[in-house]
Amino acid sequence: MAQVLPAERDLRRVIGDDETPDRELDGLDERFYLDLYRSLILLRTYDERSVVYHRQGRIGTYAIYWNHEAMQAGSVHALEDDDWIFPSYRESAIGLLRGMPVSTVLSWWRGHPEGWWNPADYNVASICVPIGTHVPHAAGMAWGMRLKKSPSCAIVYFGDGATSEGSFHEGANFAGVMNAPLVLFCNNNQWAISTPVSAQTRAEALVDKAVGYGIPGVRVDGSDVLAVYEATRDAVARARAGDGPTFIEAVTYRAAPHATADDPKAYIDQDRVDDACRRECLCRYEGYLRRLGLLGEEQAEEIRAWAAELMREGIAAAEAEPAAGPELLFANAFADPPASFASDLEELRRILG
Ligand SMILES: Cc1ncc(C[n+]2csc(CCOP(=O)(O)OP(=O)(O)O)c2C)c(N)n1
Ligand SMILES: [Mg+2]
Repeated sequence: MAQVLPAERDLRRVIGDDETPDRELDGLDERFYLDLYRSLILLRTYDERSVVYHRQGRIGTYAIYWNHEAMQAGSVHALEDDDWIFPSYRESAIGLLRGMPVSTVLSWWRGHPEGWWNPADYNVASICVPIGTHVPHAAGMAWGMRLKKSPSCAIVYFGDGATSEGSFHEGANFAGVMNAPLVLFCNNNQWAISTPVSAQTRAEALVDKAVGYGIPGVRVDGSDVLAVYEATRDAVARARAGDGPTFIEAVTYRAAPHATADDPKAYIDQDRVDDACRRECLCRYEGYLRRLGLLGEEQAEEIRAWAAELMREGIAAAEAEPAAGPELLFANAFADPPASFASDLEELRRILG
């Protein structure tokens, strides 16, 4: 029988369980708690519906984030709207928390140009699929904010596997040296597809890497949305105070396949998946709210219905978009396109009929 590692029991937590009592955070009102709940439900609904849409052939391969919602919503709720978000594919729907339409994110997964948003509209950078390459981008953006004496900061999301990539180290080091107002948010779901975290590093914990860059690191329970919120709020306060970057390691165990194209049965530890499902983030937060007397079943149902309706409208809008024309393959690549493009496009049009 697999064991949950003792170190994981030492993570920073706010939401209690059978052994530990709930903690309360300062300065939060009822509105905050319910807004956070709404965000969790929106992300969860997006994720669960997307798996169904994929099976129906309505979106392409999809990177499931089930039980990562607490890391995403908890951290975004600690930001201001002017702060910049740099997501990886695991946070593909994080823009929804900034008012991005559902149809935009669905279009991205449908490979449709309507899925390409202008990052400046939401202060959400493009979804990064290459592992870790957005860490230096985020460090550069944050450094720029500092040079401009802006009060804003940036947050960059990446996985445990990304901590083995050169660009992660370059970005983290650069942010440290430049004292950039950056939150380095590591979603440690313990797997990089089928590679376990034990094959990524000899460090005891990923958060130990922060020491090498001379920046503070904190390790939290990634399925405790309030612990994530608290850690990010502290990191953002440090960034705004001119104290530079923070590394947050949020620990979970990946409970869903890496993506719809993956079959984890060959490598995953099913006991640990079951354990993660029992402690999944949405139910834990619902329990916390109920213990505070802040959430009734009718209200929860109203929020779930709202999110389901947004999804129905979103997929209808995404599917109503006309297919992109072949000229798009050649557009936006060159300021001064080579002459051959015209004949290439003509040939492509002939082939496509
Ligand atoms: C530079 C680069 N190398 C390899 C890949 C293939 N790849 C896609 S997802 C993935 C695993 C990443 O794992 P992790 O960083 O832990 O993020 P997670 O998917 O668990 O959120 C890999 C290796 C890639 N996308 N980019
Ligand atoms: Mg991972």
